[in-house]
Amino acid sequence: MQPKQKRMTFGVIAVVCFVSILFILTNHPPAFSDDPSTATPIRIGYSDTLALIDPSSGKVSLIDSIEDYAHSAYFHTYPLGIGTLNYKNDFVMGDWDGDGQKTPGALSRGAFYYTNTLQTADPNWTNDWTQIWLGPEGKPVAGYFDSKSDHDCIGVVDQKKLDGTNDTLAFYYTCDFSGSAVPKSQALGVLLPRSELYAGPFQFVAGDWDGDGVESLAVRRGSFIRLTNDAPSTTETPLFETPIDFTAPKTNEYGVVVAGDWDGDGIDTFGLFYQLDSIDVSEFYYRNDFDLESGDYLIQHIRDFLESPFHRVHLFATSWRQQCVLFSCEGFPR
Ligand SMILES: [Ca+2]
Ligand SMILES: [Ca+2]
Ligand SMILES: [Ca+2]
Ligand SMILES: [Ca+2]
Repeated sequence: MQPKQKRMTFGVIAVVCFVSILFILTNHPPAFSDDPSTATPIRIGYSDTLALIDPSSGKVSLIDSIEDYAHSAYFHTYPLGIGTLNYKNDFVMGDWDGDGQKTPGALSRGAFYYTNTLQTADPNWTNDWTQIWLGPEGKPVAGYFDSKSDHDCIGVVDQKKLDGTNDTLAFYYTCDFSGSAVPKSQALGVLLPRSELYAGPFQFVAGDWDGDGVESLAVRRGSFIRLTNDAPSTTETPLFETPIDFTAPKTNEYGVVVAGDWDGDGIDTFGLFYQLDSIDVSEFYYRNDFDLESGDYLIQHIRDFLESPFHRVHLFATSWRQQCVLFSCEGFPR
């Protein structure tokens, strides 16, 4: 064979190989295998992930992965031991004692119940819940509001009718878990009001939207979110930014807004958890910035590992981050 022919033959083989590999790659089923050996490696502690709570069974499912169809090995499901509470609780995860690990908390009729432990390997393990008084009934919002504190704070949004159309909002919060502190209050004013055609239930979350290390509130209503970078304080009303139209990925379901640092860059962004009622798969849509022009939502499909049918119960969704307390983080980059 002449050198020129050799080069041509080699070229044709290379092109055929490239096209074949491309064909295999693009037609290969996604790696949703239930076999842990082929599951995408998870960087535990690297990013925030979802925690789902099933109030009917009193179980929490801590998910240690943001990957799509994460393997069941990354779900840690256990009973919270909330015998004295009822199904009307709202749940959050927060670091109440400053050890770096977020653990569950629940608001029930103005009282906040929290625990500083996750389930341990000890067969005699029991959960320990402490109760503090917060005041209003509503949705709990946990966040790192005080840069001088070594732990998260807990608050609740109080919603009162201002007139026939609009509501006025106030935030009651405390960073003191001793049980003797009187919760502080901050007026939030009128946000995303019905008179300006915003509709749907208010959903509050806290996050560090600007990466200054302190978390502050955001409110979602319908397809809009308004956030503030002013941490809760008793001295001034927080300045909320212009509403962001986040174009809700689903219009037939309202979903639950969740805040977290999904890519580990130190900035919290939003996600929307949708609990599907026909099949046992829920969907978590999330973004790593606030710019809708930057691309589509990322999606994590979540199979039912809570040991109760998803379509029968309303799950609570919140974010947390594994800090290698529960599982060994050996081999996982931090
Ligand atoms: Ca903790
Ligand atoms: Ca955060
Ligand atoms: Ca901040
Ligand atoms: Ca982030």
